[in-house]
This record gives sequence, C-alpha cells and structure tokens, in this order.
Amino acid sequence: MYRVNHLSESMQVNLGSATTATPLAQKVAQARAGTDVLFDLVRPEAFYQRPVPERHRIIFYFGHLEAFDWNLIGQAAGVPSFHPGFDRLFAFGIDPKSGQSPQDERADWPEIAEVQQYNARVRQILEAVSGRIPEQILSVALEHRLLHAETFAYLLHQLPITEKHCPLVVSPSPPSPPPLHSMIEVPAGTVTLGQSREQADSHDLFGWDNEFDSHAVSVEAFAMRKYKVTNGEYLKFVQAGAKPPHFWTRHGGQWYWRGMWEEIPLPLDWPVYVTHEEARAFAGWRGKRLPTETEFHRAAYGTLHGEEERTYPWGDDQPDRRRGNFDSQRWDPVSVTATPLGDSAFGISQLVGNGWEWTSTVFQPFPGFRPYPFYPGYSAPFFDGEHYVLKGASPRTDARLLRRSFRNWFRPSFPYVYAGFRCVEV
Ligand code: AVJ
Ligand code: FE
Repeated sequence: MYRVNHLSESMQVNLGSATTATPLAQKVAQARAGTDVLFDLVRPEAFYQRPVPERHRIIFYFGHLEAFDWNLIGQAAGVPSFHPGFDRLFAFGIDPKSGQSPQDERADWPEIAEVQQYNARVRQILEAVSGRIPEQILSVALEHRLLHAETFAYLLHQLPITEKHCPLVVSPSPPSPPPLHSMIEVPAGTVTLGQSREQADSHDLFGWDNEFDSHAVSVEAFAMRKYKVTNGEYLKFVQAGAKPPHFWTRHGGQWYWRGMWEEIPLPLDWPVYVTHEEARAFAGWRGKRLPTETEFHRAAYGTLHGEEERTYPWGDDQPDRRRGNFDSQRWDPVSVTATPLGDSAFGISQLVGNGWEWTSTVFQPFPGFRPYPFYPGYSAPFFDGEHYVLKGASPRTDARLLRRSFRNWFRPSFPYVYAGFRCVEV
C-alpha cells in the first residue's frame, strides 16, 4: 500500500555531498528535511483539502517549496526548465481580499506522485548547481522555506485531527505562576528600525527587502503590559459580548482550545491568539491601544541607560531556546509567565516567542526600500494599506527569523496566525 511517510525518503538528496556543502547549503538541506516532516504528517487524501479558505489546497504547498527554489535558483544558474507547467502552477501563493476565496477544484491539481517526482528532480538538479549560486539567493530560498514551515503549521492546525498523523511525543506544558497585571514604564528613547544596507552587503548578512534601510526613530515614553493578553482576560471580553477567537470552541457550556493535536479545556494563562481587529477592539474596551512597530521595538530591544540596542530582548547575542517558545520546540503556546529568562531590559516578558504580536502599524516600506530584482513580489504587493506589521515570534518561528529587523505582516481579519497582542496605555 502507498504510504505517505515514504514521501521524504524518495526526495532525499545525495548525502555524500552534504559533508562538502557550504554551511548555508547545509542549512538549506536541514530546512528541506524539516518541511518534509511536516508533509509526512498529512494523510494522502488530505493533500487536496483546503483547510484555510483564503489559501491554496495543501498539494499546492507540496509543490510550491520546490517550484519556488527552482524558479529562483534555476534561473540564477541558467538551467533550462524540465517542467514549465509545474514551475508556473506552483509559483505563487494567494492572499485574497475577504469574499474572494479561490474557486479551483480538486481535479485542477496533479497527483501527489507527480509532484513528488518533480520535487525530487528539482532537488537533484539544484544540488548540483548550488555551489555557483550567490549566498543571498540561497538565503532567500532558505528563509522562504522556513516561513512556509510556519505558515504550513497554520494550515495543518485547521485540518481536522483525523486527517493528520499525530507525532508520538507532544510535550506537556510547563507549570507557571499566574500573570500579574503590571504595567511597565518605558522611557522615551531612540530606536533603530531595519538593517543597514552597507553592513548587510559587507558582512553577507541577510535581510528581506522590507528590512532596509536602517533608520533612527524617536519614541515618546509609554507604559506597556509586562505580559501578553491571556485567554482568561479575553474571556471577560467574550462574556461582555465579543465574538470568541477562531482558536476557541465550546462544548457543554465549557470553552476549549483547538490545539494542533487535540482540544483541551481553554488554558486561561496562555496568550490569546486573535486577529488584529479583535486585538484592537479589546484594547479599546480596556481604554488602551496596541503598540506601534516602533514602540514594540523599543520595549523589546531598548535599554535603560542609552547603551546600544540589544540583539535579542534577553540581552545576549544568541537565540537561546530556553529563553522563549520559538524554533518549533512545541506545537502550541505555553503560559505567558513560562519564560522569565526571555525578559527585555525593561522586564517585559515574551516579546519574542509564544505568539507574534500585532502592532498598530500598517505595513509600509522603510525609507530607501528597494525590491530584490530576483523576487520583486515578496513585499511590495503588500504595501497596500491592508496589512499590519507583526513583531516577535511564534512557537513555530525558526530561530533564524528572530532577528530584530524581521517584519511579518497579515491582513487584519486573518484569524489563523499564531498571533496575540499586548496593550499600551493611551
Ligand atoms: C511573510 C509570512 C507574510 O506567508 O504571506 C511565503 C511569507 N511570502 N511565500 C506569507 C511568504 C511568499 C509571507 N509572510
Ligand atoms: Fe511562498
């Protein structure tokens, strides 16, 4: 019988070359193994499901990761296409306005085995040419795959539990103290948004197009909640008449969290995952507001006495996994008080990890923005005033994406993101 777990085996690339590969090529190989594991979790019949109505069916993503690499790297290496139809079919994802969901049918998509063969061939050819590809291009392929590892988890989350193979070990949540309602004063200061193009060029540092150029912005003093807003706090808003978040469900008069692998009684001390619209409404109801991108940056990376801004909120230069719930250590959130080692210089908790945070900032280019000519569609189409910036990281964000300048964005009504918020005082 055909077993989907064999997908990744048949796509494995020549391991002999992995030892001679550059560090970046090794990271690409690791990231491929990581996304292979994700597709192995989906039962074959479910590849044609569309767990999120505003996104493509799962089969698209199976072909997309390889087609993207092919279109990017194959073009840079000047290799001729062996399957232009798939190169095009799997080239781009979608992000329709509400009410404009895709209408394609199952029959519009090829069989899993055909896509699997395409993927294997793409990997084999790209493996052979990757030695002559600029690092910047390989970094785009790597980070594109890591971003999809996260957004694919959003789709997998919405797939009924019977359509996916539960991994053997799902770690229990660590016990944590209850959150206090403390507001923390953040003094006025100057933040440096973005990264400097010169530095990135001269040190081979990677950044997406929207992270450039670096620029200083001054921030007024403000007060921010030490903790992310919890399910328990949001429940009061729901009891006062607000619509319950997409990740909640109710049976027999009890609220449950719809987790990746099971429904559990709503953990009141976990961060609430909501849309931007819901976050904003809650903040208004409390007489508060959402932070701007600049305020978030100040809270996370700023220092008290005007020392240089931090690389990570916790003040050392490593994305140490004990400091936060990120890098796929787990599938679901933990308590908002579970990671005290991750506090910022001001003592604000969990700014990076355990859920992205919505800001009130509309996604717009920084001064000096230039799209990458080899991938003009990454950011520019989303500077439409209909997307908001998110900062931080979720449980499924790769450690590589925790850099200070990374900017995430989604539509304000998109409810599938692992994203919550915190309030600042008006
Ligand atoms: C940066 C997460 C908003 O998923 O829409 C993947 C990343 N862009 N392929 C998205 C992306 C193209 C993007 N986000
Ligand atoms: Fe993509």
